[in-house]
Amino acid sequence: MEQFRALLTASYGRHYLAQKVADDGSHFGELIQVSTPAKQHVGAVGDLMLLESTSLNQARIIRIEERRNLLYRSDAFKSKLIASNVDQILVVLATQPAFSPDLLGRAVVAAEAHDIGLHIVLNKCDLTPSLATARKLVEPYARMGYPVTEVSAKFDPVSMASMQSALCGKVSVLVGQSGMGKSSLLNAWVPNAAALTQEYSVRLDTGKHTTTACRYFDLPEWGRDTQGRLGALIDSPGFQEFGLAHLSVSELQHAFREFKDLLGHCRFHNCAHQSEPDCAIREAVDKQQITPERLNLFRQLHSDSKTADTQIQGITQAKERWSTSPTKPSKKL
Ligand SMILES: Nc1nc2c(ncn2[C@@H]2O[C@H](COP(=O)(O)OP(=O)(O)OP(=O)(O)O)[C@@H](O)[C@H]2O)c(=O)[nH]1
Ligand SMILES: [Mg+2]
Ligand SMILES: [Zn+2]
Repeated sequence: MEQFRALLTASYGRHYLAQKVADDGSHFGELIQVSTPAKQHVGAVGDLMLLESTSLNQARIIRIEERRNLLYRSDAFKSKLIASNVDQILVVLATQPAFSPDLLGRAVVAAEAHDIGLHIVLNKCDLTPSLATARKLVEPYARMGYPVTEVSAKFDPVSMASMQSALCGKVSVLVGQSGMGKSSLLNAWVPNAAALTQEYSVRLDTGKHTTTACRYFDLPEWGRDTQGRLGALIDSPGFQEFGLAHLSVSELQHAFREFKDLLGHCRFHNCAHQSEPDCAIREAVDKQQITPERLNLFRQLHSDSKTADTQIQGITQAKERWSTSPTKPSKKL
């Protein structure tokens, strides 16, 4: 049977669609239904794979190529893959409905921990009465140096065009709560996205549940960078929780950008920044160099991570099942 390289372009549970990949890295042709018979290959949108044809437009996974990175959510018991091999996360927030600052914080930590770029997109800026509140929640992140762009996917094409240069040549994944406008942004930037979304859902047989699928869309020609690389957008379903139980305490500390210069300055080398004496992080909070919300988020993630440690056996096993070659060495026990 014919074997070929392919890009995983849509996933819905364990159902995947893929397209063939040409030598120049572009993907083309009919959507191929991909089966994962032995459950050993758990794929994510963005994965490059070696497939073997089983029948017309159907194939099975031989192997998944090593990933540059893998973005996923997890609690102590289960994990959900979002996307792999991405250059940046676009965290989509809206003026209305109000977004959760906790989820924003977690998305930022995920980006840092997985070494993925991050861009905060504040959407629905046409709804001016809620704008000031939203800006205030985003402001600490702007101060930490994360790029923030204000847009209106539906009513301000100029704002949408202003973000295009940040998307050129990059694979960006849209993440955020339901109703923030991820799919609206996608549709504004990628004119044929609606048609392709329809095709994906027919081929995935998702019925009405299209928003539970992750899907890959090439940008139009403006999305090509100077090296000729075409950028892409991955649309993901909205979520209400962003568990990061898989991150170790050390990974967590380094994922808080404003903690970095202070690490190693607490009296105890394993300081959890709770109530230990001479804690450099708490002192920075007192001096208003770090916001109390960020320290609270760290503490919450720290305690989730400890919860995860008791479940570590199951998690590492699951990790090994997912990827033929993990992007990161397994967490030290
Ligand atoms: N006023 C206003 N409404 C918008 C804007 N962008 C999106 N919306 C509306 O917000 C609602 C949610 O938009 P979606 O794009 O479906 O949101 P989503 O983030 O993809 O949601 P999920 O797929 O459920 O995760 C829709 O009713 C949109 O019409 C905007 O710029 N301004
Ligand atoms: Mg959507
Ligand atoms: Zn400390």
